[in-house]
Parts: sequence; structure tokens; C-alpha cells
Amino acid sequence: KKVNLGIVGATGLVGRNLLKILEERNFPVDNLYLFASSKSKGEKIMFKGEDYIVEELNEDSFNRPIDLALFSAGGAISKTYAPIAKEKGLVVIDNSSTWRMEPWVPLIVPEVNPKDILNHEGIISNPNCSTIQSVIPLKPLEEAYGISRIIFSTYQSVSGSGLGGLEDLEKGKDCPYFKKYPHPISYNIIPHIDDFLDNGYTKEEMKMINETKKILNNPSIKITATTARVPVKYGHCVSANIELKNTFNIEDIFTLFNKSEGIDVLDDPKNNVYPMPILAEGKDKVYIGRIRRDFSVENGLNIWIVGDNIRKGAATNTVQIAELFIKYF
Ligand code: 2RA
Repeated sequence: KKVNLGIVGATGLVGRNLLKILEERNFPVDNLYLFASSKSKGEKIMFKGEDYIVEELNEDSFNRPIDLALFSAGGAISKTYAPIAKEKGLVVIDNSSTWRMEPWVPLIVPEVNPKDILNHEGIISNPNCSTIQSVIPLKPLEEAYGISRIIFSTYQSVSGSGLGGLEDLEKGKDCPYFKKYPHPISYNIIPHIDDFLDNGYTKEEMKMINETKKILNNPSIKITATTARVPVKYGHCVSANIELKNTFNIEDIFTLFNKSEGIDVLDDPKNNVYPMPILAEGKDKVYIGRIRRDFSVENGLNIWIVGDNIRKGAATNTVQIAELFIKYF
């Protein structure tokens, strides 16, 4: 069945990748409508050999036969326009953090919790990129052993901040002004992603904590996180220290990951084989390595998780949710 599709934020980094991945996966698009801010109005974007004109988003944008609207235009746009689209009977798949923690909004990683899409009420949220790549190996661990605690440390590329992040990386150390960061990011690491909260955490850290519990449907898991920006263009890395509830053999962990959907195990330290951003860039798999027991606690496990934050972390996951939507509705 063909789908009338709207893309909100079509000219952004994720928006452009959404179109690329819709083409790659031959998603059944009937009519396509592209929306962005006034500064992009009139831009031409090619899709499946045809030119499409970008329209300025406004409250009348959804007064046409659109079935599904994919949003990647920031939280403020989602807050205003997702409800308008929903009222007009469209289904919204939103990349922003705005709706993720609403109890009536499914937060979906198709390899992890596909059935949660069944009770959507018009808005479905795409999780944060570093959360998506983390829950993919955590799900089989939760199912097989139960998880009691997770410590996340992340190393997130500048493309997570969009086109402005990529520009800031090129500005070097002495530039007086940066679009996305409070300090130079080249030759540096900034332990600050999104805004700081009163509890000393950043919103990005609280996203990882809260979204992981929601997607794994287990609010009792104890989680802490430290998220940092690193001078890499594409590909987020996550170190996860995990305390399992039950005992395990490390060989069984390798077997479990090797048979889990969406995962490629790259783990042969003697031959310098482990996941790195340069291996994950442009791919949709989540790469797991440095798998080893944490001898400092009972049932402790360390893993290193790398994924392309723009593809599987945003655009591909969004398209996979759209494919799930067609499958179920
Ligand atoms: C970041 N995860 O990396 C956030 C949003 N993409 O900036």
C-alpha cells in the first residue's frame, strides 16, 4: 500500500538522510510533501529522480492527503505542529525529545519493542540516537539475564548537533564564536550535551536514563549516564557497564549478541578488532565490542557500542518505524 508522506525539516541533516534512506529501502511513497523553515522555502530536492519544492511549514500544511509525517525539525516545531498534524488525522513520527516521555506516546526501536506501536494515539517518538544504539544490545541481556544497573559513558560526534556541529568542528581552536558549542570542539572534548538541569545532569543524560527504562519497559533498572561531545563527524560511541541479575558465561554473551537482530560483533582485541566510528559511518548496524567481564562487581559486564547516529540513530530508525506502521495499520 502506498503512503502519502510529509517530511518536516526536509533540508536538515537528518531530513536529507530520511529521503536518502526512503529511496534506499524503496519505501512505498505515493505523494511526497517537503516542509522546512521560511529560509529554505522554494529549495528543490531530488527524490526518486523527481524534483520536489520545499514549502514553508505553517498550520495549513497538513490540509492535504498526508498519511504519515516524519518530523526532524527540533523540539519547538514538534511541540507546535505535531498536535496540529495529529488533529488532522495524520500519524507523526517525531525525532525530537518533546513527546518521548509522554505515557500515551510509543517510543520505538523496531528491533527492541515493535509491538509498542500498536497503542499509538497519533504521535510516535523516535528515541535519542545514543539511546537507540544502546538498547539494541541491552534488550537481549535484559531478556536472558535481567539487568539491575547500567553506567553509560558516551562519546558523541558533532553531527548529533546537526549541520552547525559539523561546521563548528571545522573552526579549529581559536575561533571566537561557535554555532552549537560553548567551547572549541576541535582537539577537545566537551562534557555537555543539551542543557544542564538542577540535578547536575544534562538533558541528554536524563534522556538516556529515562528513555532506556521506557523502551525496555523496566523502570526498576538503576541507570546513570555521562554524555560528552567529541571531535568526530559521524558515529556515536557508548561505553556501557552493566550489572546483570544472574550469573553468565562470557561465551554465552558472545553467542547472544551474535544471534541478536541489528548487531554486528567486532571483538578480536589481539588483532586490534573493535568498533570505531569510522567503521559504523554510513551503516545501519550497531557494532558491539570490548565485551568483557567487569571483575569488580558480581555479574558485571563491560561492552563498547558504536552506531551511525544520523542513520540508525535517527533517519533509518524513523523509516523502520514507518515500515512497522505500514505493517501493522
Ligand atoms: C546529540 N543526541 O548528539 C543528541 C541529539 N541528536 O546532540
